[in-house]
Amino acid sequence: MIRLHDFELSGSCYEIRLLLNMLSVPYEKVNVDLVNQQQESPTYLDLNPFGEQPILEDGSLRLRNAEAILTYVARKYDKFGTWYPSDADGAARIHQWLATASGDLMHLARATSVKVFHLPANLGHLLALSHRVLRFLDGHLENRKWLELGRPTIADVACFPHIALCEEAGVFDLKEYRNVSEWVERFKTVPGFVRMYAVSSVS
Ligand SMILES: N[C@@H](CCC(=O)N[C@@H](CS)C(=O)NCC(=O)O)C(=O)O
Repeated sequence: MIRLHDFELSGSCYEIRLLLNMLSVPYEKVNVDLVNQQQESPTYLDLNPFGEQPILEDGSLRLRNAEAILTYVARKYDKFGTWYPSDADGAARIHQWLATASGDLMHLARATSVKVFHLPANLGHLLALSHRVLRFLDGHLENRKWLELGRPTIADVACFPHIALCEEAGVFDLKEYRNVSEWVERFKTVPGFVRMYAVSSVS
């Protein structure tokens, strides 16, 4: 059975839990205590020398990086190929958003961490960078229901957590980004959607 090394409050780990649930793929969850730096223990550094979660194991295969894991899970377990198509155009469109999830959207994740865990960082700078991504996303979602291909794909799964969680943590009021806000609510209606333990309740 698939094993997911997971931290409940991590948006990157949440991406994987969402897709596994949406595809009804059974998995075993191993909790990694990021608050107490368990990811830096020799056991975890052996699994991922970058000291980050999520890590997914499927038989003898071990993968790090949420977006790499999403592509693997979709390609292997979505028998209809709707979440991650194999044509060059569709796959590349989706990869743009996977890169955004691992790149610019991490500003939102860092801003959320600063707010929830009081980590030392320049919140103002992170917020400015986050607003820039949200403005772009809001424009992209004008006249679109989903990020690409007119249906939910792993592009939406990858981007949703960081955006939804920053709102739950009170970092942003997404109402100023109407299209993003509607997309967040739409995503919550996808069959198999699971909530994450409310971020705001631990602050
Ligand atoms: N895009 C990377 C982000 C991974 C990442 O930053 N994970 C965080 C949790 S959201 C982590 O493990 N942080 C531990 C640390 O930085 O010490 C991925 O998907 O693997």
